[in-house]
Amino acid sequence: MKTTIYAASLLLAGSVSAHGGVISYTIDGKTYAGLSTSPPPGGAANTIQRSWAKLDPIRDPNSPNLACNSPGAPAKLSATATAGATITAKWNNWPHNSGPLLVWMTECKGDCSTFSPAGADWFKIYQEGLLSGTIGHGKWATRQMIENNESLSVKIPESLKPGNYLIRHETINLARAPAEFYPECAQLKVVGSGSASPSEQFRAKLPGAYHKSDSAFAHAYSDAAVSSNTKYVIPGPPVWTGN
Ligand SMILES: [Cu+2]
Repeated sequence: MKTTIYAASLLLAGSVSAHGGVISYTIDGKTYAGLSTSPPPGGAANTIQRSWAKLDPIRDPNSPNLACNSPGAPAKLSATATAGATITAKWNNWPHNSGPLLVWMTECKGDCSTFSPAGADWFKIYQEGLLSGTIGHGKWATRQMIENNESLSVKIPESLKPGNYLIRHETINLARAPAEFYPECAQLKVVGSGSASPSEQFRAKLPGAYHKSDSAFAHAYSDAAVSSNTKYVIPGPPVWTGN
C-alpha cells in the first residue's frame, strides 16, 4: 500500500516537472526502493540510493554534482550483489527519449556510507547511444529504456573483484540545450570469487570525462534530427566487460 502511494506521488511529480531519475533497483529478484523527492517505504534512511533532492537535471558537466546528483549524500544501506548478477534500474515516468544511457561503477575505498566520489576513478559497465539497425529515425537508448517499462537490466561483470562500490546510472537528454545529465548512485557490496579491476584505459573522473564543448552533447542530436545513419560517439572511456 505504501509503495502504491509513493509511486503515485512520484508519477505526479514526474509529469509536472518532466524530470526525475532511477526510483528502484532490483538485484537478483530483490527490489530496493530509491529516493527521488519522496522517501522510500520505511523512511529516507531505508535506501541504498544516494540522495537527490530535486528532480532537476545537472546542466553543467563540470559540476561536482555530476558524480551522484545533488546533494548526493551517502545512503545508510548497501545492497549485496554477487558479481555476475543482473541489476535492473527502474525510472519514473520518463519523458526524455533523445540521448544515451550509461552505467558506471567506482570502488568506495572503504565503507560506501563514508565515501566521497570526488576525484574517484569511474569505469563503465554499460553504454548505449543510438541503436543500430533501426529504420528511418534513429532510436536512442533512452527511448528503448522507456519502451522497456522504463527500466534497464545490466550484468555486473562476473570477474569483478569483491568490495564496496557505487553504481551510477545516467541518462543524458540531448533534446535540450544545454544537454541535461540525470545521474543517480546506489551503494553495492559486491561479493563473489572474481579478482579483476578495470585498468587505467577504462577509467575516467566525474566530473572530468565530459566537456561542454563535446560534440556528443550538441543539441542537433535531438530525436528528430538523427537517422539510422547518424554516427554518435558516446563520451568517456570504453566499457569494461570484465576481461
Ligand atoms: Cu526532464
